[in-house]
Amino acid sequence: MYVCGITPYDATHMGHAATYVAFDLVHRVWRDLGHDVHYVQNVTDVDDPLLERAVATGRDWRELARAETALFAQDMAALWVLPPGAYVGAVESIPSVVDWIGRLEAAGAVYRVEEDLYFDASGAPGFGSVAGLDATAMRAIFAERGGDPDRAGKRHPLDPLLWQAERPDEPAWDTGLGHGRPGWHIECTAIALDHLGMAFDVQGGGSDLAFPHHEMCAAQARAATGLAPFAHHYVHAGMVGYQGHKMSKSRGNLVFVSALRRTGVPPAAIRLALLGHHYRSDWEWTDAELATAVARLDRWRAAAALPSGPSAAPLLADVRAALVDDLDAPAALRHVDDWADAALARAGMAGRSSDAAGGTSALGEGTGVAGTDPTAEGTAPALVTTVLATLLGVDLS
Ligand code: 5CA
Ligand code: ZN
Repeated sequence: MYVCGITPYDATHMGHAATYVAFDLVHRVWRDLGHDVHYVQNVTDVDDPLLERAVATGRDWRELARAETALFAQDMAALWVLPPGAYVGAVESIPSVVDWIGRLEAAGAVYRVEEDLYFDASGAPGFGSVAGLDATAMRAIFAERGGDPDRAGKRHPLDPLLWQAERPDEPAWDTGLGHGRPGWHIECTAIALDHLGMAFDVQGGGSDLAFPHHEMCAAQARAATGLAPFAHHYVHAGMVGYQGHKMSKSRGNLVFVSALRRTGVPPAAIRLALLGHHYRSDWEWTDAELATAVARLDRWRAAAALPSGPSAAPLLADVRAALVDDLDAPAALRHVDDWADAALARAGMAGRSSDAAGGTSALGEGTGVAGTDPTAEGTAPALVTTVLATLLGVDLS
């Protein structure tokens, strides 16, 4: 699985977090099913918005990228997102990008506009198959998302930049292609092909990446290798909005994971707020979302702290079934709610009866998630804690 990573010029917001938690769930479900998951993620540590922010704030672009990448790693760890097996930067991949552009040239898919290199996307077989948009929509979205449809000298408006010759006051690298830096899409093509090769299972990211980014990544990879497909599936997380618009660094309508953490919000509650929405739906972040998640987490923690509760085995089966059904995390959370309600209701009865919980707090000796019998109710809260930590990445301890 290749998931498109951040461009590190600002802190991680709820939209980023929702996307990476969604793919963390894919990662966890696959591991739970026994697969050996090869998870690759990039970090776009050189690109226009990063360089613009560095200039605007008087910071060195490398230092800005390093600081924001480190904060992202901390935020992801706090949210219990399992790290990818390979985390690869654009800068360190420049020799590989140059190599892949060379293969595209050999395939006759590259042309020059002044000193810059473009990919002949419209001539590539299968172009348009990832996002499935018509020509008008492609053109409009291309211009919105970093493309240059109107540049004179291009063969087709939708062709993307592969290599940009040095601009004044911008970083550039000396390569066989001249003095310059890579375009955006070829970065992910190169990193994915180096680490996974063609025909890997999932390329992921937010739905804003379906076009042009994933379309171009795939078209370039097919043209460079002569093989297909690039990814078997393109999986896109819905957009998280705030104050009526997509949460975005360029608009500035942001709620940062790190800012919430600083105010003492439990990271597990942030994760629960994100998991409460199906990964493909667009939704709006509000303070009420967080309050609901905090209350839910408190209830689950109270139930998990009880000496006994309803068996963990049916809950484990229900959570697994929900997740393999198109990653239905909201349904999985409702199953946990039901378990917690039942556990707390029992505890209420136990409070009125002196022996109702008697004898059920000893750990069982059978087999199960934590080496104990998942059907033994005395071990249930401990097992539910393990199940939630493992499958949903939610920390009840
Ligand atoms: N570096 C590129 C990908 S190669 C990039 O798009 N970086 S980013 O920092 O802009 O976005 C990082 C990830 O967060 C992408 O997968 C993007 O689709 C996702 N994302 C950005 N904004 C939102 C949002 N409001 N809701 C959900 N996901 C979002
Ligand atoms: Zn990408």
